[in-house]
Amino acid sequence: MSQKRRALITGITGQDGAYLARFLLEKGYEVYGAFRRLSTPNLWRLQALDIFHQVQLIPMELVDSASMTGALVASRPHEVYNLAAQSFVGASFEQPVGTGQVTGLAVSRLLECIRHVDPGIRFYQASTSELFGNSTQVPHNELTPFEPASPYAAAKLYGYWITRIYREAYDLFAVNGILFNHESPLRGLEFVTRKITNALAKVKLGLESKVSLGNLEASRDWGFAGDYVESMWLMLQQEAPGDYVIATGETHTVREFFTLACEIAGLDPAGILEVNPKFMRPLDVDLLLGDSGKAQRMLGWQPRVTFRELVRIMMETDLARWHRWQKGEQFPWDAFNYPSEMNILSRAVKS
Ligand code: NAP
Ligand code: G4F
Repeated sequence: MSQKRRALITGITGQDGAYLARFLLEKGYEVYGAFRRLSTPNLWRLQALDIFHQVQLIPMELVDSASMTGALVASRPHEVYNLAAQSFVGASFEQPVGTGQVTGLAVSRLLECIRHVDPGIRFYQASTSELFGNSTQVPHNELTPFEPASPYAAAKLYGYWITRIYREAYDLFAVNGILFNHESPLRGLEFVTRKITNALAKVKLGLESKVSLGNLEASRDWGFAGDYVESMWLMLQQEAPGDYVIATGETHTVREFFTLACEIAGLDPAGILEVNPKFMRPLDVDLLLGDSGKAQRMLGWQPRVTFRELVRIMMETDLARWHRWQKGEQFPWDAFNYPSEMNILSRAVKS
């Protein structure tokens, strides 16, 4: 009788955790999701994808090694996907030490636990295009030198290297997925794409009149999260561990995203947009553009959803959500009780 493969996903409550869980369930995996205890549970993404009852949840906190060992012992995974992190670059300027703890050091905590509990576990580390920072060598590939430009990126650089070090020192099957920005209707509300589609939906329905943004000229290689989680799984199915860039190979500015979202929503961008220095980072990454040639050749991975399609999916979903909310419907969703960012004081702005 063949045994089901077991996967442990840290960060199950986040965007990628939810899409990866669905992907692995469809592949026949037993999926365990590590989540942190909050005063109010945050499981809406699993509910929105209708997989909440198929995932077995295990409490785990990234600063607590004992909870990591506990999660590994409880789930006995063949594969661990380490997606949990303080993942918002902006917040990392306000919480540089905490970000170092949970986004950086926690990776070595988890690798140490894996080494002692079961060194046969295959390990995926959620590395990022932010590692390239303001490197002028574009497009970025696996050989491009790193030039991190935020506390978040510095913490991720630690996670990247400790993953490689454990691979070489202890022969662990440990890989880095260097993923460029990937978005979806499940994206957190503070990231610029979802911030735009959520705010424009409110403008369209007469609930707000303006959208306040920061650096409009920043350019990102934006793909669809549902496409990107497949690459995580593919990396762990190879004969040998390696590191892979995952990207679309196209880059667009924040302004272009905003303009296209307006077009899809049927709004005139003139008069809606305002630039607020509150949303300018002390240091920003101007341009990210990835070359995923290695992943295409070795994993057979390809992005499917185009930029236009991505903006359309996100814009239409947020419009539909606010419309349903106005009709009094209840459904798993985040935006209805999220405070306006204008009411959140920020210390970490450009001086
Ligand atoms: P996300 O939506 O922000 O999810 C982050 C997850 O980490 C959430 O489940 C969060 O739990 C959990 N977490 C945060 N602090 C924790 C702690 N102290 N203990 C336990 N869990 C904790 O991020 P995402 O977009 O899915 O990204 C997944 C991973 O890929 C992250 O590591 C991110 O840095 C990396 N990455 C993302 C992108 C991208 O474009 N999305 C690109 C490259 C790399 P709560 O729900 O309780 O907050
Ligand atoms: O959407 P963002 O906050 O994403 P960012 O900083 O690129 O980071 C995301 O992608 C990384 C991969 O490259 C991940 F590792 C990371 O975890 C995260 O998922 O900002 C994108 C750009 C930035 O240049 C920012 O300055 O948009 C610019 N921007 C302009 N106005 C804004 C705003 N960003 C946010 N969040 N809010 C604004 O009002």
